[in-house]
Amino acid sequence: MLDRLNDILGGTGLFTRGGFHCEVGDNVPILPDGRIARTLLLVGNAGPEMWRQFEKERNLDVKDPLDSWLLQKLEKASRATGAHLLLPNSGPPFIPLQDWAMRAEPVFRSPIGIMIHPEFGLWHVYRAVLLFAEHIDLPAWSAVENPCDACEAKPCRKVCPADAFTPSRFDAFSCVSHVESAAGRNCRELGCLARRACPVGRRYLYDPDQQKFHTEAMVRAVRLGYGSEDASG
Ligand code: B12
Ligand code: SF4
Ligand code: SF4
Repeated sequence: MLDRLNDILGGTGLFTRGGFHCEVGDNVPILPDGRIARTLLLVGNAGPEMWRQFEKERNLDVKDPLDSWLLQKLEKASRATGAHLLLPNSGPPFIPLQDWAMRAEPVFRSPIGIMIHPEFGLWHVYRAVLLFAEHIDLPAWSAVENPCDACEAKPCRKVCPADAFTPSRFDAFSCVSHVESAAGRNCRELGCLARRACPVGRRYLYDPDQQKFHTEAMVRAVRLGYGSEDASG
């Protein structure tokens, strides 16, 4: 099934990000037809590949261009595989996407809240959850070290000019106030300084216009209380 999904998503920059067999503590919702979901698969992207494909195909006339582009691709994949599609931003209440990611593949919560992947670093996002009533065989993955354990300097925690990372949460209003200010040009134009300070997965760094697009959408999400997939990048 993972190969089939990757074939369907071919050329989009989206790909499967692993999966797991659902257990009660995972809090996976019941399927619309009342059946229990037995398998959960994640789809996502890493680096600039998806962005570049989106740029070639984007429709300038819609309100949330990335959101609508993604929906086309993801609905096609879920229809073709008979899966029930959940989107990351549906909520509140939000689906526990980062908890599911830790069950699906080797990722860890970084000191700045975003999950770190041993290869992609902080430069990856989840775009869809696919739920199946069937038990689907999944490849085993072996345990890997959390890259943050070996990173003594932890530069991601030291460079935010707005002190937006508290020990337990992300202070979105501090972040956005800085990003919108004259002093926030670096974050506004080139993306989050804290994220860019991480040494892991640097070859997956986003393109500058990709960083800017997601940062602008994030500011809108915080200021207007309105989120879409455009804000997640
Ligand atoms: C709401 C939301 C936001 C809000 C955050 C509001 C806030 N104060 O936290 C806004 C719009 C500001 C935002 C911004 C961003 N987001 Co966001 N966001 C979400 C969303 C939809 C829900 C998160 C949530 O509140 N869950 C409910 C709570 C109860 O869950 P939680 O497990 O406690 O986790 C959240 C926080 O508590 C926090 N957190 C948990 N533990 C800790 C520990 C520390 C030390 C810190 C600092 C934070 C922290 O991190 C989570 C995200 O806010 C998720 C998707 C999802 N369904 O999970 C994406 C998601 C977390 N976001 C994502 C991304 C990429 C971003 C941005 C980097 C995008 C950008 N344009 O720059 C920024 C950076 C934020 C950051 N540094 O944490 C990705 C992360 C991917 C990954 N690799 O892990 C997700 C998973 C979406 C996705 N499609 O993949 N986001
Ligand atoms: S800078 Fe270091 S601690 Fe921070 S996310 Fe990257 S590897 Fe982890
Ligand atoms: S975008 Fe800038 S202000 Fe916001 S969290 Fe990142 S470094 Fe801090």
